[in-house]
Amino acid sequence: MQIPEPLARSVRDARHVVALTGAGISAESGLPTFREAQTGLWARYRPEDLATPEAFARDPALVWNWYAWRRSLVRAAEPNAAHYALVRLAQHAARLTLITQNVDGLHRRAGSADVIELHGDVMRTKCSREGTVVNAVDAHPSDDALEAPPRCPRCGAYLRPDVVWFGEALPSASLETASEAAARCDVFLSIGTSGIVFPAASLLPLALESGAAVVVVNPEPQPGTDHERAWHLQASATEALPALVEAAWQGRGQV
Ligand code: BJW
Repeated sequence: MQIPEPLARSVRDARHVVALTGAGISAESGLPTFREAQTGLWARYRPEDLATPEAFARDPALVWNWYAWRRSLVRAAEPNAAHYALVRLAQHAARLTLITQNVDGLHRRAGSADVIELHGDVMRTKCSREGTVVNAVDAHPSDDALEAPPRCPRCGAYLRPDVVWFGEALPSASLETASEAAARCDVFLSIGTSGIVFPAASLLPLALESGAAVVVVNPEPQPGTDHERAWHLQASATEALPALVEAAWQGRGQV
């Protein structure tokens, strides 16, 4: 895809780039976006109604089994060209802070270092009472549906995925680092997110208020991003990100 030269220049010249990713970046790895994660058996449920502490308290097996299904999808998925483009961006940019709302670990698997995972990691499991992370092998005997979640070996409470549900606090140090980066960056990339879930959704407006240029990568229009310093690449992440990195550093080493 064609990247406008002024946009390529802003990315190339930025002292600090922030990239915030959402479920759309992993869509082309075969993982349904969060608001589409209701196919097959799960079509009767809204993801928003399963990702809550109240849903887990009401029906722990239902919520556990939905996450077991999603873990099986993550195990089968591979990072895609957009994840790898962000690895290359980190190699070329003066500084990159990579923040993700995704729980799939695909940035780490692609080779990105120091990823700020705001909403946790679906492959990690913790005690629902004490919050202690429990060894993944004991906690996931299989991804098959269970009649009840496995129990914490220490206290006997149910285990749950180590992800942030609605109404729960994000890890405070990660949120603080992400907010500081958004407030100080020159270029903020918003990639494959609907931008409706807070506090992650406050990072883009924070970057704009602080004077950064914003680049929105999404095949659909993203509400609330109309601004003179906002660029819209209305395309899939695998199309837009490799093209952006190529345009910014073309002829300046391997991209
Ligand atoms: C493509 C593509 C392709 C497709 N290429 N793009 C302020 C105002 C209003 C409400 C609130 C507020 N502050 C807090 C709230 C409440 C709530 C909230 O935000 N609600 C809103 C829905 C209104 N927030 C919270 O409850 C947060 N907690 C909190 O604030 O706690 C306060 C507290 C403090 C102290 C003590 C206690 C409490 C927690 C939010 C946690 C969100 N967790 C989830 C689940 C994680 C686990 C899991 O995955 O199951 O995180 S919800 C879900 O949404 C998930 C995602 O990370 C997150 C964002 O979704 P995302 O990534 O944007 O996905 P989609 O599906 O929405 O969009 C995909 C996009 O990709 C689309 O735009 C497509 O077009 C695009 N796309 N193909 C590029 N190929």
